[in-house]
Amino acid sequence: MSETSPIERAYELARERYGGLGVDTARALEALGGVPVSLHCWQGDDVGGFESDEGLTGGGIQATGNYPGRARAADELRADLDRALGLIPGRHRLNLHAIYAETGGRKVERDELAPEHFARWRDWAKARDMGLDFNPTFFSHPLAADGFTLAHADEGVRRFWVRHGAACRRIGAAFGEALGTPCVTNVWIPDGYKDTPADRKAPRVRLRQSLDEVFAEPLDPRYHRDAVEGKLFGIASESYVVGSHEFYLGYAIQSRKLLCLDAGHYHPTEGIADKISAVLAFLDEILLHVSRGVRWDSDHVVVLSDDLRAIAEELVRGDFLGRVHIGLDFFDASINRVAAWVIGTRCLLKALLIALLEPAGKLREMEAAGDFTGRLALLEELKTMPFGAVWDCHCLQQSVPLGSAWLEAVRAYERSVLAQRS
Ligand code: RNT
Ligand code: ZN
Repeated sequence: MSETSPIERAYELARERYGGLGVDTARALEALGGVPVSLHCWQGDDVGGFESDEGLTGGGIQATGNYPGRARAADELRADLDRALGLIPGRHRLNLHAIYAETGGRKVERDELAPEHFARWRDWAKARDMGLDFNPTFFSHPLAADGFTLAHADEGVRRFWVRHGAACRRIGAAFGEALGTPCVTNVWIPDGYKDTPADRKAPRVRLRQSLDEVFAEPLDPRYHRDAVEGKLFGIASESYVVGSHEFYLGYAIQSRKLLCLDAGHYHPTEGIADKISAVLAFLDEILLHVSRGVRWDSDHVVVLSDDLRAIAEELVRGDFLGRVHIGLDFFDASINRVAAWVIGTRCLLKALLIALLEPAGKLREMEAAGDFTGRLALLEELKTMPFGAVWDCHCLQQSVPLGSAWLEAVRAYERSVLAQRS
């Protein structure tokens, strides 16, 4: 008979402690194991894609840093994703952008992209029993160089981007059909002005028309869902963003689309946690881009912050996990990119676990009884409960390394694979 490990003993103690509060740790772990997170492919190559060697240009977003080992081709990116996924408990999804097409060296314009250009991604996902999500790419392109795409005043340019959006929905639907799980295709555009515009109205009227055109073709919701993502500002769109929060909230409600809430796209003290139950009072489903804003940047690696915990609490407390598609969105080129995925995803899962370990019934009872003293006291006591022991047990059960052992695996991968890339 094998002796129980320190991890198992710590878990047993934690199980008892949580049991004392009426919380079933095994149920929490089972629920956690069923939550898919959509990993964003673009953390692996600094949002470069494989269209050209220029990488990310414009769009109001920027990846800074020059840590060695960036994935230079799809096979490298897939290998890096495999490495990361092996260090993250649970079964997850991959979120692709259109610039990650594989066209066999042939130039294919964005409005001509088709499912065949993503066949290798589809097969890769299928072999891993993973779902795929998708995004048209409205940046890093000559026709986006002046900062406008779907809201462009030039009809030819606007139509080009409409065709791109429509093509991407068909690719998304093909993913959904092939993989047996709906693909969420998310529209985010950079359109906006650096300085105060004279006309805020006309670009929004054009954007609304363009979206209607992009979404004109009906697609089976069993295979495909549309999302729209707003933003407050970007680099060179500091004063005006056409696709603002209010614009897309209105659009999503009226056109029955998913609203994408990106945690880095609001005023610095404004979190998205409080928005979840508000928008879900009007929408069936939403998409999250879990990110971390730092001052003017919205794309730092996700850490176990109060903001992240508040998001996870809302998802669990509101029983929203079945209506919220969870994606990640950050890109840091100054640290090991595989580690960035692992840190961000593990933190998100830890936040969900902490939320799943709450004595929800007890808290609600206190609140209903007006016992706000008890509510505050219990919420604070919960912060030092031994959730780490439950998390470790989850990693053990899911056969992924615990604690800093995953970092050793990433370091070994860096030595043997990433360091060989120049
Ligand atoms: C940009 C948006 C958008 C992008 C990705 C690459 O501010 O957050 O989601 O990060 O499409
Ligand atoms: Zn985003």
